[in-house]
Amino acid sequence: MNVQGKSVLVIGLGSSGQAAASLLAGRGARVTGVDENENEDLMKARGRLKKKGIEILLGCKKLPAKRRFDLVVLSPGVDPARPLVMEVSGSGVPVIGELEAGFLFCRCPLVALTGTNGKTTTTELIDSIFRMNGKRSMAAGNIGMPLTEACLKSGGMDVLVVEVSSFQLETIRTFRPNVSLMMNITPDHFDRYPNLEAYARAKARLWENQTAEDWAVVNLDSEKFLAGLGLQTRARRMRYALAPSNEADFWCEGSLVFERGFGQVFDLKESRLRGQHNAENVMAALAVAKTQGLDARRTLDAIRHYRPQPHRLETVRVRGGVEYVNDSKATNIDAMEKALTAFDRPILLIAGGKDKGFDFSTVTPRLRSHVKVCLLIGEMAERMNHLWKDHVECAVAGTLEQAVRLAAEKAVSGDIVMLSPGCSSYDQFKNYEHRGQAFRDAVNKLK
Ligand code: UMA
Repeated sequence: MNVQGKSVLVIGLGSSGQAAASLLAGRGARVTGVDENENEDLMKARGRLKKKGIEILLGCKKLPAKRRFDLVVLSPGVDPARPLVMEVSGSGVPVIGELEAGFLFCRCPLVALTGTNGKTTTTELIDSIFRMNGKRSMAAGNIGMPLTEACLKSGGMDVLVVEVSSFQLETIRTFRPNVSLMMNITPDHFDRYPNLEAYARAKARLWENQTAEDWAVVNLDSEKFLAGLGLQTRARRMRYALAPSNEADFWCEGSLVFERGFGQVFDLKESRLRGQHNAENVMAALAVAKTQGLDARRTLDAIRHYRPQPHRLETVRVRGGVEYVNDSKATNIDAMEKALTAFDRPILLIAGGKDKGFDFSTVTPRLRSHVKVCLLIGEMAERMNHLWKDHVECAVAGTLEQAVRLAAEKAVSGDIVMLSPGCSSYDQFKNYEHRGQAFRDAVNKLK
């Protein structure tokens, strides 16, 4: 894409917006970056970006009058329905997302994956499988490094493994991964989408530009669900299923993973990954490796050596026979349910946080079967208490620290105390990492 001399507006100046603005300015565009907020981080970013010749407007709720742009680049967190965006898109200027902008400058093949849960773990698994097979690979996208930054290094890479969110897919045009991976689709982000269908439609755009020359690795349930919405891929398919199935190339039974034509190929117990949801992550990674003809032994070695990221079913401490587990990354109901089924011991569950519009009554059968007590925190505490108290013992704890103290009082040897909030953290914390760290601190403070 030639942006030399073009006037480009970048909306949102978080990590994606800053990377996109820097990339485009580096390619000769005249870039203006705007952000609706104005805080210390943004002011520091303004200093850095100005040195690159980028004009920055902070606290910007309305675009400067009479300004004409040739292209608009949106950060993923900025809803295309925001008035600021509508103002400019209504005037006919092309609007693309940061993911699309990065793709246009990418110089190596892409594996791109989406799904509600497990994306980050699977991105890392696939990246380490490529590297174990001697390929120059890098993980990018929603996992942390924006594609507009990663693309600058793509000339020296064999592959980029890109985690993509539904937000990023909303604003693609030509984005076309050589291998796509469609993982599970369960309710999330109902603060941005009116229903599951709208969310799933955004995710299915992963397939939009793929052709029969590409590969699509699919979770069989998601494939069927999307087919019900009339959404199909044109790419060659490799399927995996969460239960034995004649239609799947890979499937699992408990911790065992099977491959058609080979039988059992992996037992999750050989790795540091636990819980049924990690069987999905492993199958998805194995299927991607198979599409690329990678060596099976090295691929399995990469999975065996993989160390999961913190805040995902992470054991923080065992105290008096009680295991304290940090699953702060569980920011939706599905992730919470998966965490509950990862253990066969009684759980004292710490849940709650910012309301994302979920129906938390659906989780009550799991609470009855797996949970001893719920300690509820944050904005959702009262509502969860109202929905759950007839099914399981509940206590509104308010703060995370108080919840940990209460859980420690109630737990007996053999129990699990688990933070698996099912909500995002922004009501009480900066992000899920901050919340996970607060949990660790509270647990480590227990005498
Ligand atoms: N902003 C506006 N107007 C708005 C919304 C935001 O001006 O209407 C501004 C904010 O003031 C802020 C900036 O935009 O300064 C933030 O931009 P952003 O929300 O797009 O966030 P980035 O820092 O660019 O990070 C994004 C992803 N965040 C979101 O999609 C919300 C990061 O994923 C990703 O790692 C990063 O790009 C690099 O690709 C995080 C995430 O929470 C981990 N993702 C969601 C998820 O996984 O569920 C989708």
